[in-house]
Amino acid sequence: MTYEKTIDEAAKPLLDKAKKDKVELVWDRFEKQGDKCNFGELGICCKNCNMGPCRLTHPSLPIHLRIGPFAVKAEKGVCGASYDTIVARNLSRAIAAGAAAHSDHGREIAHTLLLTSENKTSGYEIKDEKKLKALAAEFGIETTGKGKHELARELALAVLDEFGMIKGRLQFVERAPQARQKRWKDLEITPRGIDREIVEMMHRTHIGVDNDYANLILQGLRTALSDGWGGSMVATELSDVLFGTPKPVISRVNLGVLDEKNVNIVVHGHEPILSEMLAEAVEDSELVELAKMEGATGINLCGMCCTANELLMRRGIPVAGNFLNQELAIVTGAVEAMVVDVQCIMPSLGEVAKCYHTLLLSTSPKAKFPNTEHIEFDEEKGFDIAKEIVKRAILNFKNRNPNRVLIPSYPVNMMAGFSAEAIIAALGGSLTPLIESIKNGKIRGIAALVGCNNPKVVQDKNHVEMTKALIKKDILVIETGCSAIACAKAGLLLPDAADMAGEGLKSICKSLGIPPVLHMGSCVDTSRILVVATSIANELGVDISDLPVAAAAPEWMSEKAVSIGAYAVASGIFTLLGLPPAIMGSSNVVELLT
Ligand code: SF4
Ligand code: MSK
Repeated sequence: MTYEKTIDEAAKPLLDKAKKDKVELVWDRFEKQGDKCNFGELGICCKNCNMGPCRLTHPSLPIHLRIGPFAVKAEKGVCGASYDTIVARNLSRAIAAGAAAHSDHGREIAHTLLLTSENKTSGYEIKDEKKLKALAAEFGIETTGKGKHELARELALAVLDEFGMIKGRLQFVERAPQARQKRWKDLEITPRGIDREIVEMMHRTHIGVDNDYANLILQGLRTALSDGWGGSMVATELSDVLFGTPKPVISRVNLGVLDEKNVNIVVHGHEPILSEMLAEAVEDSELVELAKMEGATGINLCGMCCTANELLMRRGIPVAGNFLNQELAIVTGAVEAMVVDVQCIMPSLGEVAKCYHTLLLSTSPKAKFPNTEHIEFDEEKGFDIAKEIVKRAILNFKNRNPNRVLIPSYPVNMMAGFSAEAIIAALGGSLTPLIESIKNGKIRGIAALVGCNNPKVVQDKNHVEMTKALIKKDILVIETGCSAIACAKAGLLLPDAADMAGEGLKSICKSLGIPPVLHMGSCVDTSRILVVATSIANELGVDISDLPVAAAAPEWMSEKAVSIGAYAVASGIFTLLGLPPAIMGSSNVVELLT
């Protein structure tokens, strides 16, 4: 029995169950990897062309790799690439991949908005007309006399144009403080088009193109900015238009939200397009009736990772867990269907599902998995496909083996739904009370905690310990992604958690009835953090870098987190990564980034 893998109390008994059921988990595979590749860790391995892979020698490599028959003596790649070039290229490619993931998510939402405006979808509607109008005006679209569908169509087309773009400057860049915009202009890193920056990054990192590490990193920052102030911001804003801008909600979290008497459906991944339809489908009276006929009390929909955050923020749907909980959800033996779309879905899930009755369904043409049934999702038939998926889950209820079920029985309550608009509303209509509290020292700053879990560290521990330490020092914490779920599981997303905060932060939270840790949404919703920081900076007439604002990704693992870290830095936010990125092989790159 080994419990140092996680601090999540609901996960612990399931680690033992997995062992008993002979299910291999992420931690087992991590152990099987043994020592990490030293070249990979330092970032000095390159396979960008077929003269390689090339590896470079380095003083911090173990002795057998520096002296003797297996030593690597090269100080340059075959093409002549230096430490700086190889490290900078690898990092930049990671940024491009992360930015691509967030931005392709944004593109899907824009496409769904377009189809909805043309009445070509089933089940979707425009829920936040106020935001639709405001965004249309921001994009220079004439709003007077236009109906919501006409406006939505024009906005969707304008936003889709941001991906290729010939106008040469992303629209949302103009939200940033003037000083920040000027700095980007001076450094020539103002993002020009979302796809353009990602493509250019891939081009520049091809063999024999950009070999200057600083020039590469600058393009890396521009690519990341096209994510934070582009793809991610598009995803957040247009999701709000389609599905509603989040307001404070109460819900529950951890694997204990699975219900022994209900048909359990876990939706996992990132894009709310599918999950929103599933949320509608589980309320369909015929399906609820069918679930009862099959012997269940009803249908229990819950979320995993960022899909969970999307559903939680807008509908208060319970959250089963974060990244390292996904396999364990199936190990409960109580999940009739796990439905996945894109990003952060372990390819191992099919193997785990084979050990139980769980039906694992992939839905995106972009993401198919071994040992998984594919039901392709299509917005034009969204509601019907969602109902079909729910029906498949219901009909699988009879295959559950009650003797193999273990549901931890203690979900934790939480409060979420803090969009920028909700924070302003909670403060009584403006950011002034927050700014005044910072000025008079009651709140000493704002820290944004984001990002994943990583089996290199004890699950959730860095997120939770860091958050507790920050609130104790009167620093308001805002969170997204798996970080927010980690702290929710630890009970920090409740108004009562203010008792753990310093006196100043505690008094503010108590008077407003809010937690000291505010859940702002999914990974793409990290763009909400940029909006809050910008609003404060603009109100004070300063740059974001002048504010007492910091960001951290305490347990990150994804390339998306590399992109987030890079756009946070480029936006002027002091940023800390809880685990080092693979850059230590170049002292020049390390110096530039730190
Ligand atoms: Fe080696 Fe240069 Fe090719 Fe990279 S690009 S694999 S360093 S030859
Ligand atoms: S889901 S990117 S593990 S935060 Fe957004 Fe969590 Fe990281 Fe995926």
